[in-house]
Amino acid sequence: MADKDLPAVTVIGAGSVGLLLAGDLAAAGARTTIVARTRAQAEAIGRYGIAVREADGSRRVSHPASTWADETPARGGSADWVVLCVKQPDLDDRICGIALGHAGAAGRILAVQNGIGHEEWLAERIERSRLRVAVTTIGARRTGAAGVDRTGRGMTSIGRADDNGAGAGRARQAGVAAPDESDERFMRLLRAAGWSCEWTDDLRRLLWDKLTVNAIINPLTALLRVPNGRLASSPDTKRLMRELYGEIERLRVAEGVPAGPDMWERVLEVCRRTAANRSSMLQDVERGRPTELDWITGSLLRAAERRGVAMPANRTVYLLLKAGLSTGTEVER
Ligand code: KPL
Repeated sequence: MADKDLPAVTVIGAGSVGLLLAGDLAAAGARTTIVARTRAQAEAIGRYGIAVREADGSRRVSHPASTWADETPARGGSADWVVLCVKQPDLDDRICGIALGHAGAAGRILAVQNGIGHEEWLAERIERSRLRVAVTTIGARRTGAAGVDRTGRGMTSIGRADDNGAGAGRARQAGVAAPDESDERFMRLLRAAGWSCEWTDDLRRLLWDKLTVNAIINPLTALLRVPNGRLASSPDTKRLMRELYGEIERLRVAEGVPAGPDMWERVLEVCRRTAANRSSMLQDVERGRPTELDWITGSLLRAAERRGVAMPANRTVYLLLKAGLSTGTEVER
């Protein structure tokens, strides 16, 4: 039974993170709706519920309401929170319209994307006071239309879209970076649903940290067709990682978000911790789906061009992947 005292949440996007979040929120008793891309997936979720499988093999099924993108209210929704779990390539005006259609008049919109730039794009379309951005290291792998494996607990950090690092100090002084009651309620719900989460007023650094990890692991695993762990376990691939990292480190200095002293070690640690995982970009390549390359390496290259920083290794990896993707190279399994 859904609990009326908990915030009502709509999750947009029924990929791995969206399914896991909607499944966990519904299991925690929140009024939860998930918006799938297709009618077929929405019907599968409606019929079978979302099955979440844990690392120990146990399985739990919960039953959020489900709908699909073309069946969305134009306005007048009642969600307290709408969580955008679509990938950057799918974040467009139509998705914004769907989010606003589901949100109540003061409903918050929370963006959960990899890369950078989406927070600024969204802030041009949604009032900043309602917009929140999350950086998550949760691990999930979709196993079917309504099934998902939890592959890592991770941390989800939430902050305001306008808290872009440079302004963080000022925002803190002015007291605007703190979470309000609605933010606190939502984070309590997330914790009750088993998600570790925290408020951050250093969103820009976290976005860059996640981007650093993704810009090294995702393109290399997609190019070499290997699981994450293989990158750090071979001296040759590790050297390649280090080349990409050195360039990103220099770009981060030019951007005013320098990498912390432990950043390189953290990239290696993610490889080890997720050793058996196939990165999301490799999975996209294997399934012939659009990848986030332009929003991950592409966004780095655009920033590098603006700052006049050379990134030959990242550029070569980008071009090689683009060429492979456009020729639809057969994938080894
Ligand atoms: O976030 C990831 C992804 O696959 O997109 C990593 C951290 C590389 C884990 O697979």
